[in-house]
Amino acid sequence: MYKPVKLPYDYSALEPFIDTETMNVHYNKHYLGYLTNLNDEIRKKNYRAIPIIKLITTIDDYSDNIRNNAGGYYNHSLFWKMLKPAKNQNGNLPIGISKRIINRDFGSYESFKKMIENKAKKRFGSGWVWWIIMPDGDTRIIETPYQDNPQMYFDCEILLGIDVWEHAYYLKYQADRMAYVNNIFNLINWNYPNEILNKYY
Ligand code: MN3
Repeated sequence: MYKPVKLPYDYSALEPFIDTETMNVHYNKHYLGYLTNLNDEIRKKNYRAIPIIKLITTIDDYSDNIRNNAGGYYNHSLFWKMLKPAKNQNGNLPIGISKRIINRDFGSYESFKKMIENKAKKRFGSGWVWWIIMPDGDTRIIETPYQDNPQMYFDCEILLGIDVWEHAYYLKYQADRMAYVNNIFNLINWNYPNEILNKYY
């Protein structure tokens, strides 16, 4: 059976940008909910619990129920590790290889952020915005609906993912998705993409 990733910080650690109650509900209700539903369905169907990445990359072979819950489980398992506490605006700025590749592929950190914001704005309804790396080392930004992710569509690795479901921000930001997206840049754990980028460069 699939197991939860432990939250690598306290529920309150991402304040003031993400509030304690949102983290509590997001982790315990939404994330653990996807996990429970996924395990229940796998058990019911007598499927083997193959490595989650294998399930994700062959997801078209499964029902929508498995797709949504496997995606929800996998995406959030990554998402918790992609965030890192910071108390101030610009507390976590790109460092090392992330900084170099962002400048190479997007011109500057500012235009990288702008591109992510535009994708987040464009995503009608629930979904995610992703920074991904292709097998040839090229990086790009895409958005996906619901709990889909780019690895369900084509061969790539995920460098960063931003959850733009309302449950990720509504308690604090209400309908202002863009204020949330703007603030989440303060919380990026750049060690996460750096580790992946270091395999390519
Ligand atoms: Mn979520």
